[in-house]
Amino acid sequence: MYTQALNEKDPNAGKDKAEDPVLEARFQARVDEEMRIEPNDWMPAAYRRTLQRQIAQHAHSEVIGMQPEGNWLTRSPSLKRKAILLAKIQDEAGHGLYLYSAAETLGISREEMESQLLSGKARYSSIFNYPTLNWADMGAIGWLVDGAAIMNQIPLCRCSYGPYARAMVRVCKEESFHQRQGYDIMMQMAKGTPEQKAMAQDALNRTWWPSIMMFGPHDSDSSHSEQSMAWKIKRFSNDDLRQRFINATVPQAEYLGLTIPDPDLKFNEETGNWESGPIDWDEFKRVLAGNGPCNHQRLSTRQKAVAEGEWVRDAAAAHAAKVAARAANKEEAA
Ligand code: BYC
Repeated sequence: MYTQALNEKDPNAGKDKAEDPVLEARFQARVDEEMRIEPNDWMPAAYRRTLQRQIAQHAHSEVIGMQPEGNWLTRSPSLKRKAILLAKIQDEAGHGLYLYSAAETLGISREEMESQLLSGKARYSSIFNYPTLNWADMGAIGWLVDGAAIMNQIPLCRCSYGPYARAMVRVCKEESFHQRQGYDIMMQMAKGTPEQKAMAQDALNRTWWPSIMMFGPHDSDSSHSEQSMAWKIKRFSNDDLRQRFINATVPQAEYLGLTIPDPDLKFNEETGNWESGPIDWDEFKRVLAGNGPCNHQRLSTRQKAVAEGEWVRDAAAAHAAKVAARAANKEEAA
């Protein structure tokens, strides 16, 4: 069904460089009617660029996001925990691959996206520039980071761009398992020895604010939100999603017997919202500018992995060329 949609080429596809008000109005009407935009449909150049940027950033986040957890693979407290963590990290790699593929349908190559990441020009989620200092960080990441990701990504399953929306369905199912495994680690630690509970609290203290920042700047400072919402790429604003996340998470922290590191957090009876204290946007900006605690380490680890894997890619390409040449010879001989 999906491939058929790809095959029906819009006669106006490819004309998106010179904006055309008639095509643009037709495009917006389709979006307003909740019809999906497919790769061969006409789309405004800015819509294409926004999606290329967002999907690539998302893919990079999944790929770099493997590192903070990979840090604990060799030190997991049991074989069972190690197997679960390994499976989760492999899922993140898979998410990166679906997302790079979705972005490729917009006319940007995987090589180009990878080189943007490796050169330090591309963004990935700010959360992945922080260290993972104790085992409970694996719990806090699953609970909070994957929890925030689900809140942000469930609406993306209804994104107007078909390939992104469809990729999100499976990603969200897997994120849901990740969130549960994280909360399960937190439950064990928080209900464990006083030392384990202290580790859980420490992990929460360090992960809380960076996960709140994952939703992006306040709506008043968000450069892309308004247009992305009109195009139904985003369904909710950054602040809306952040508030939903805080409302869902506060009772979970209470159940664990842990304290959210925000002395100003208070419940507003009128709105039914847990209102957070001020967010340190200077810290967010520092991380985005490349000066977070682990930016350099995360990028250089990725650069090293790509360089060290070059011989594998070369060998695979040489093998594929040999197989193709053999098949061509056979055909000629027949
Ligand atoms: N980090 O206009 P705004 C995962 C940038 S991975 C860094 O609001 P937009 C997982 C933004 O790019 C999940 N940069 O932007 C993996 C823009 O800069 P540029 C990652 C951020 O795009 C492994 C500027 O700030 N999720 O789940 O409308 C293990 C202005 O912002 C951030 C996604 O990528 C940030 N947090 O909205 C565990 C979801 N926030 O490009 C878990 C898809 C903002 O103009 N992405 N910026 O230079 C989105 O939904 C949106 O891109 C955002 C931002 C809500 C993040």
